[in-house]
Amino acid sequence: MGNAAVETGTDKTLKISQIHPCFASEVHNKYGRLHLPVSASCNIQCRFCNRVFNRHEDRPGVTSGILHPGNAVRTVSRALELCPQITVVGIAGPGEALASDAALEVFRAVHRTYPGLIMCLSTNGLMLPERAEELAEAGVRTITVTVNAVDPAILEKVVSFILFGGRRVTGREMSEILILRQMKGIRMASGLGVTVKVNTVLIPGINDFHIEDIARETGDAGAEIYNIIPLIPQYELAHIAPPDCAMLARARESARKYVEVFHHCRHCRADACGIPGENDFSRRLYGGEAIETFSHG
Ligand code: CLF
Ligand code: SF4
Repeated sequence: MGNAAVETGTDKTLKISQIHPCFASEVHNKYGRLHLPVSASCNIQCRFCNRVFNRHEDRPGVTSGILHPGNAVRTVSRALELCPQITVVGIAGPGEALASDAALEVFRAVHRTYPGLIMCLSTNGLMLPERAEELAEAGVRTITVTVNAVDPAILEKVVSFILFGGRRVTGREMSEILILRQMKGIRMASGLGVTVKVNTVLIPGINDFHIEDIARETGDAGAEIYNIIPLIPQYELAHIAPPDCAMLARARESARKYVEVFHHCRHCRADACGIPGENDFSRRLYGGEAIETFSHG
């Protein structure tokens, strides 16, 4: 099951369901993913997000540093030596992958060298409508869009602002723009043959009774898989307790009516490398290298 043997089939959904650890429950512990932390900045501010750079925390948004895009192909090659089961190269932060050109540049370069690997993007969706076609051309076959609400009033409680059209937009206008563009991006990506997953951060008292609406609307737009991530309380939402197992189970049950629900998410760091939940080579891969320090610029 070496990566070089992974073929790019015509039935994309079937192939992805056979070899992508985050898009198929059956293979979640057989195949690996490599995250390239090339995207530092973000174009929105979620109220629960506190991006930091360290080597000890295991949660999304955390990375030991930023990888220079020019070092991406070499990093993939080293990662495949460490973990030949890697089938997926993902860009999932620590900031927003579509807030700069770095992710697209890296996908193009890695796809040219390793056309058998699945390119995987995680995004907040704000710029997805503009980028969907280029991403598909760059070999991206799976896209995850984080959708935390499809009701503008609820989204205002989750996001404080977006940077859009040269403006810092807040309030109802912000929510309407973000939701509209997420839905458009999902429809476009799915229309291009990309398999779309939706991630929702489950926030007690804010969107726990809204999961069914999110699953239905994103499913209608073309999303095929749904992943519910329990809130890690921090930043402006540090006072909210994380959801308990009963709330998580209820949320998954309500989503299942509309889309397939993924249960094996490991809340990966932005520089994860290996089989999720089985092994992690990120310290060996990135630890010894002088990685640039983060700067919002
Ligand atoms: Fe990475 Fe995300 Fe692609 Fe997977 S992770 S960009 S879809 S290759 Fe997977 Fe990690 Fe959960 Fe994400 S276990 S946090 S769902
Ligand atoms: Fe943080 Fe991602 Fe939200 Fe940006 S989109 S603020 S990186 S959680």
